[in-house]
Amino acid sequence: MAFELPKLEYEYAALEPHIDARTMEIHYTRHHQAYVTNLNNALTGSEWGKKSLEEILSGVSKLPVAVRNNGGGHFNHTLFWTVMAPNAGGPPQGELLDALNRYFGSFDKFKEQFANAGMTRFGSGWAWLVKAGNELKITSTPNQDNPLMDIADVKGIPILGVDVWEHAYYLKYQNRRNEYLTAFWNVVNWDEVARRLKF
Ligand code: MN3
Repeated sequence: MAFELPKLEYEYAALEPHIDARTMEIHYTRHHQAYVTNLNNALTGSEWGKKSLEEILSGVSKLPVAVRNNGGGHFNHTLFWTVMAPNAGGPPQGELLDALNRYFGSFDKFKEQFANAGMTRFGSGWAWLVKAGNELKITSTPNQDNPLMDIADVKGIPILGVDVWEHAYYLKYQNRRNEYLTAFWNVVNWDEVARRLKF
């Protein structure tokens, strides 16, 4: 069973004005599709092709770099589309808010540290909120790496991620990654992050 591009649950324009429709369309139909296609090509004829994406990522050090890049790309974007939604944003509630307060001091301090992880990632990559055992941690990864990979510095289950590749923001924000990261809070789907926290 080959990997497939997951359905996007909202229109390309649904995250406007924070994420523009053209960026969403290119990001989803071209960038994400390319990761899926190239992942399937890289796994052709391999026993690993029968495994789940999570299993593949946890053994990625044993696999060709094309699997690391494109398997990571497929996982990361699949998560990214779901942790954003129209009419979202605002502060989280309940257990998730309690957990952010506990590990980072306050919701504002969490936002500051998460944005800082995105800002200080040199070149292309991702910033993450991860569940590591019973703890929450903030980390960032280069390229399409993620915390599920056996080669990650900080390992855990990603529950929120933001793409800081220029293709994620350049059409609207050009070099102003900080403005994109500030706008991101207006589209975060906290219900989905809370759902992932429970896994
Ligand atoms: Mn991307």
